[in-house]
Amino acid sequence: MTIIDGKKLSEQIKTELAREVAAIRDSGGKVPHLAAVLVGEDPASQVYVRNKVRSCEEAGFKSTLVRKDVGITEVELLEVVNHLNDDDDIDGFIVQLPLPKHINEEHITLAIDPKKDVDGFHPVNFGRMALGLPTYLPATPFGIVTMLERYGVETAGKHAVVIGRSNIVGTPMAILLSRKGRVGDCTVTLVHSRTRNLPEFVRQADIIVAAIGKPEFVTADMVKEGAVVIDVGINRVDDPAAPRGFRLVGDVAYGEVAPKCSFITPVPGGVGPMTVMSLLMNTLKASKKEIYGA
Ligand code: L34
Repeated sequence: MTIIDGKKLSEQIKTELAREVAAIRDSGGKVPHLAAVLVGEDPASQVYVRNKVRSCEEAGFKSTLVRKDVGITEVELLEVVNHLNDDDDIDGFIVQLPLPKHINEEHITLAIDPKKDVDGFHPVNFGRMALGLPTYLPATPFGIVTMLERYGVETAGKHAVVIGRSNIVGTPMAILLSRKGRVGDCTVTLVHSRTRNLPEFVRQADIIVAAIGKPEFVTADMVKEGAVVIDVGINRVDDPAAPRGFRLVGDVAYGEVAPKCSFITPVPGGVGPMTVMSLLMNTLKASKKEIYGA
């Protein structure tokens, strides 16, 4: 059993990015600049955005954090987005999700200039992903693909079962794994809350991607011997003995599942840090105008 160390791999990629950015800067080029918009005080979102800003600093990127009160209106947030679209120094930006209930996330996503949409959430970028055209891959699926690639996990012809159909993880992950390519060529089953006999499908998987947001949902009886298990869940479970009053638990019952796996990602230190690093990789692509040209 091999633990896929997302923390270590993300540090390695950060070093590679830092080297490239230093070379760009030294030859008089533009240092990549990422902006992140954070609305409200959601504790998990604050941690994630802080990790993004810190990683930018460590890789030598410029970063701008735009913080807005939870009471901001949709119109005001759209103005923030337009401002970032028009700011020539900013190569790419994200609006951290989830947004407060009174703001329609789709309206915000649609307002982001696809050239600056380093989250890859805009329908133009999502469509390009689905067609296999150059694009900004959504950060979490991009991070997962990178882990499978760098750990030499063979995917061609394998049966992948993706659990969860969210726009930002499950749906794009199922598409990417089904496409032609080094990390692809899988037969994919996408299971979700309305699937009948879900465990029966999961038991057939060579590769499991768990992205449902339910602590320890995937148990050992659902996992075939030798399976590759990618755990996307980051659930906070109350734990009075823990320093922060909670501990992080994945969507996979790690303790009982790990011994059956060929590869498994831990939580924390698995997919999460790779999500952050993928965003930086997309931002570098944006600053080099790799996807959309000048
Ligand atoms: N717009 N919203 C937008 N883009 C994204 O790509 C995200 N996502 C998801 C939530 N909303 C978003 C993230 O940034 C999830 N996500 C994310 C980012 C970082 C981490 C986890 C999820 C992360 O750094 N995880 C660490 C530690 C977590 C902790 O201490 O709480 C880990 O080791 O898993």
